[in-house]
Amino acid sequence: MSPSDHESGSLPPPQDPARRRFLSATAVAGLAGAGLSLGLAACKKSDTAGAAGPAVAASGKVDYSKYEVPPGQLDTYYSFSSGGHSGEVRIYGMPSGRLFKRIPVFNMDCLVGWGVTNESKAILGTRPDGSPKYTTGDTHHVHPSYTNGTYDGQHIFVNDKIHGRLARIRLDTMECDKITELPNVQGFHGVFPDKRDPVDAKINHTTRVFCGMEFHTPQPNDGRDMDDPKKYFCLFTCVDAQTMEPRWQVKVDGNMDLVATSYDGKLACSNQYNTEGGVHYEDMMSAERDSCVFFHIARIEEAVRQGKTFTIGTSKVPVVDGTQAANSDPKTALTCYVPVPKNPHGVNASPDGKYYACSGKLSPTATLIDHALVLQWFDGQLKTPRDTVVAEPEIGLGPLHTAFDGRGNAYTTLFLDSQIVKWNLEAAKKAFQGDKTAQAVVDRIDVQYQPGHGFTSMGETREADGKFFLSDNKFSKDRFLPVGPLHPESSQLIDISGDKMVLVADHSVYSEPHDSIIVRRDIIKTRQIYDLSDFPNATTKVQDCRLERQGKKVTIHLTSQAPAYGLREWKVKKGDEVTIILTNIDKVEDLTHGFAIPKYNINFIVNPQETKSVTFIADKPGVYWCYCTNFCHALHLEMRSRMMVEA
Ligand code: K7E
Ligand code: CUA
Ligand code: CA
Repeated sequence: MSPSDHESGSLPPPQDPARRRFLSATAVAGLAGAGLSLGLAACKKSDTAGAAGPAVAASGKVDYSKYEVPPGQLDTYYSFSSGGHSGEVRIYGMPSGRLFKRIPVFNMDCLVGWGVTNESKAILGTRPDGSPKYTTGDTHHVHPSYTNGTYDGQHIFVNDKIHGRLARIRLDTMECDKITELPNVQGFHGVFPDKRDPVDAKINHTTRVFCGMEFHTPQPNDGRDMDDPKKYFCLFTCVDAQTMEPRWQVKVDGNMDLVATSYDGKLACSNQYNTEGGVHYEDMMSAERDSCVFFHIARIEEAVRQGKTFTIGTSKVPVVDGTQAANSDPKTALTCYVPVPKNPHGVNASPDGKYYACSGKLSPTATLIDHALVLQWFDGQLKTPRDTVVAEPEIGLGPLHTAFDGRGNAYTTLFLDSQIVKWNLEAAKKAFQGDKTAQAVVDRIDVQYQPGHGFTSMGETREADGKFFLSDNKFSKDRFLPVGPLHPESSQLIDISGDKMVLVADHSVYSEPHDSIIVRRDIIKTRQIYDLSDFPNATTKVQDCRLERQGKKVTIHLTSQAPAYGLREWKVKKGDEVTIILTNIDKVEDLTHGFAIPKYNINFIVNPQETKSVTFIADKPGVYWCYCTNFCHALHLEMRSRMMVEA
């Protein structure tokens, strides 16, 4: 796709509909070269110039100003977005597309001091020498905690694909407070919190987080069985949302990709593109069908309670057997493997709680699975797992992810076609039952280009409002000023409130967002400043600033208050282990100070009423000006203290 576009050197102008055909033709040619045959059946019509969209005049012109946020006014939504291989999470305003904040999670960040301060290292985990265990991350999916089927503003959970870690972010401070490394997991991809308890009707909020595993490995992965891929397997992990400790794991056949959960708490599911258990891509797409595997949460927890478990390697987390061979009787099965067309990508639950949409990726279809029918299968009322499928419309090439508007329509990203396709669930069901007059696809719109995830405002909650769709695209090519070989990605805002989708804004985003969620702003309640009493090691008054020495260990208790630190200078000896505990005693909202020590690799900020600490060996004699990095006062440049290290 893109490489050949660039080689051709003569792209048609952006709005030329011929370009879309060009893109999909080359993309398909590229895939065919990889030994793949695609059913090129899907729809090619591209009449996107809307007439019924709310901001479209009779002339067909879109009134873009309706989607701008004028100076001094606030956005109506937050968008929380994963940062991909940047390892972070980002917060944008919608519809403006303004970037508000980058939350370091699995990455180092020298503004905040993430990976620098003792507190962040304690969350990240450290090596014996005190350095962070990992300094890379790969965040794909962000999902907040739920109460009553909608966001409760408590936490966001995000995966780290590369090192198999789950992180939690507090939504009052928008900072990461816990990271858990999943045992025996490689390629942790899909993540989704549960929406309520499967058994206790009184528990209507998130208590578990479910984690899929994409890369099957020998278990434990300690050098055994490397040449025998038949022995490799994957684990589906349940993490306690409160303690962030893994509760249990399920051994599954095949790999797992994305994860979705039901609104009644009873089921979680994951689409699987490599049920073949292949180790090369040709093997991974050899079967005509893969699966969407469903997990019966209450039965799994009962099996764990009864001790029908085993453990792997040094991990103490109980594992139950969820393979097909061990679960042939539906009435006792822990898992149900629903066959779907080959190599699906993405599974999403509809806001009415009734369906899961599984995108075809290598098949031009989406598969709609009925939640109630899956439960009936587990009750032994259906012949085969495939009987849970209620629709499978042809929607276009390269379907990846689906979002919903709460009015019975689904919006699926088409990676190869560079389109968003809108399809109606009831019409798709009728067509599946043989009604020749039923048309599942109701609209499609070009996006620029190759969309990955798409998501709707509040679309993963019962409060889906059907107003906006954001398309996070993998290629932006000519949509922005060129900035060298690495292009920004594009995030395109589409108004979905009318019958026709209307593209209303192009936002640029730094590589590489995967998934995002759009949250109504009234749900988010943040703190204005920190609370000194949350930090037992805080220095609350300038007079309490001091140097304490115990042998070679030196602790500096320090405050910051514009425009000075509580100590103007201090002396330590070469070889001392120095800990600086810095409390920002300024109370003014937004009055953040920084603290940097040249040549000692120390750089972090303290927000109002916050305390942070750093520890280092004073191994370089001399004078080091510790200075404020965060512009705070007219005397910001003068805000510095002298650290003298005696030889
Ligand atoms: Cu499609 Cu990791 Cu959600 Cu990327 S995955 S796009
Ligand atoms: Cu304190 Cu700048
Ligand atoms: Ca496959």
